[in-house]
Amino acid sequence: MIDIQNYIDGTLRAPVNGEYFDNIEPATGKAYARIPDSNEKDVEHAVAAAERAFPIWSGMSTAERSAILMRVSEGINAKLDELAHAESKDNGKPIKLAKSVDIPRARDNFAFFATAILHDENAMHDMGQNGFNYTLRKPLGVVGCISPWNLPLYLFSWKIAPALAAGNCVVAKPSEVTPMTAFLLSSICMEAGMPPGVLNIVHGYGQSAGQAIVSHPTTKAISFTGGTSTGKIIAGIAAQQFKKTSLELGGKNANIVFGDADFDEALKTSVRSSFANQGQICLCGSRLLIHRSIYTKFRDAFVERVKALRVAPPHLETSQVGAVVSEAHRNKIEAYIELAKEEGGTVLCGGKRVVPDAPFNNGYYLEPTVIEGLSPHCRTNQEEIFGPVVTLMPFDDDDEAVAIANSTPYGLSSSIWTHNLNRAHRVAEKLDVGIVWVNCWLVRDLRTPFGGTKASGMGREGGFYALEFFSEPKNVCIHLPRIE
Ligand code: TXE
Repeated sequence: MIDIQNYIDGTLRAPVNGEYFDNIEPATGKAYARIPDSNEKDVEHAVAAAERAFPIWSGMSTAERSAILMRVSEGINAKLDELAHAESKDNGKPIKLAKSVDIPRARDNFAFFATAILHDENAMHDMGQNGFNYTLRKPLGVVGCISPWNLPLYLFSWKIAPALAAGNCVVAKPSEVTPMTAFLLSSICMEAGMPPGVLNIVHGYGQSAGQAIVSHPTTKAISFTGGTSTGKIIAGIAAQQFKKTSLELGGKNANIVFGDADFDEALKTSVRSSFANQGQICLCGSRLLIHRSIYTKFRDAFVERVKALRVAPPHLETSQVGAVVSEAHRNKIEAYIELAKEEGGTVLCGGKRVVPDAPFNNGYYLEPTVIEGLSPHCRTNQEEIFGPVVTLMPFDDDDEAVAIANSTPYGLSSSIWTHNLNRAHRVAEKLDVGIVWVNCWLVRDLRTPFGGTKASGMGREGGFYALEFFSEPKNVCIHLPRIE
């Protein structure tokens, strides 16, 4: 058993209360590490260390900060294999995915923000003869970053990298379900020469360690990715203290395939957008809307491909669908499959557990599941399932597709598949979401705004949007008196 430690003031430490809880490997259902059960005392130490470090870190030149963050990026790259194995073990995702997406992306997040600050500009508003304004952008001070379990190091770094790059000191908490790669990052930061207290990582449960970060009067902003109900709690606490919040919450995204789409490409990508990471990505297209003219052909081809997906222990290079993240989460997904049946849905494939050979026979494996015949307004089509479950719905025209797509409380992303350029632009404009992909899915440019509308959250991450969130503009007005 590995004992995970908090990273506070540049050192690895046990939690103040000495308490730990088990870290379960989803592939086997067995505990393999212990997680600090930190509370407000650990958070207090972390905030105090961050406060002490702030003048040092914010006082560095951007070039100095950039160099340290680049070394963190290089450190992640040097340990790519080790981190990918750790991520796969902790989360249940196929090792191939961790190696090709999660860890490279964590590396790139640090490099992206480390270099972004070298190219940043501030605004100047000219008043002509009367003078001018210039706008300073100052770091906020100590900020909190709270991340989820589905893309652990990827989303952790997506928050802490811009926060640090902008000159803030950070108290961060990874998900208690997948803390391992954040723990490994602690040593990488030490080796990179990050001054003590600049980044502090406190492990533990959301209601204790997480909420202590949100409630602490010294944390000036909270960047959170997780469930919508947790987002509501965080927004409520933060609002009382006028804290900035960036909330990236759930999704129930529509993947819309029109009759004129490139059939093969739409098919191939739709399998991926439905089931990548066991369907546990907020951007997954969990509702597949198919034009009636191609519905039967597309459905049959889709189901055939889904049946061919290999559900297997994640350490195998051939695994395409690994284990879902926890027993509780598997139970939640299974309850939604039962609900779908009660609501009149037909399960076209999947819906059952997969039991690999020992020692993986107690892992949390589910078949990729395809369901049709449900109303767009039923609970299965309105609530986030966040697992390997996709529903299929036919539509007759563009307006109906948009109406179904927009009918949920969520508004994160959508994909449109069509060769008709006018339709693509028209539909993209009408979709009430933060991100639209045309003839693709999850193609990412780190400069673009990332986030959703409605119950999918508030604010945008990415590029200068994130750097703006983690800084405070201060306008300086210079009046030029007339020379007589
Ligand atoms: O998330 P939580 P859970 C959705 C998905 C999933 C559901 C619940 O539908 O089934 O949310 O997942 C911390 N104060 N998404 O329960 O609890 C927690 O410790 C401060 C979508 O795992 O929101 C963890 O670090 N922090 C999502 C983080 O919040 C608190 C990704 C997220 O956990 C806290 C994950 C509190 N009171 C789940 N309570 C996405 N948008 O990608 C919990 N936390």
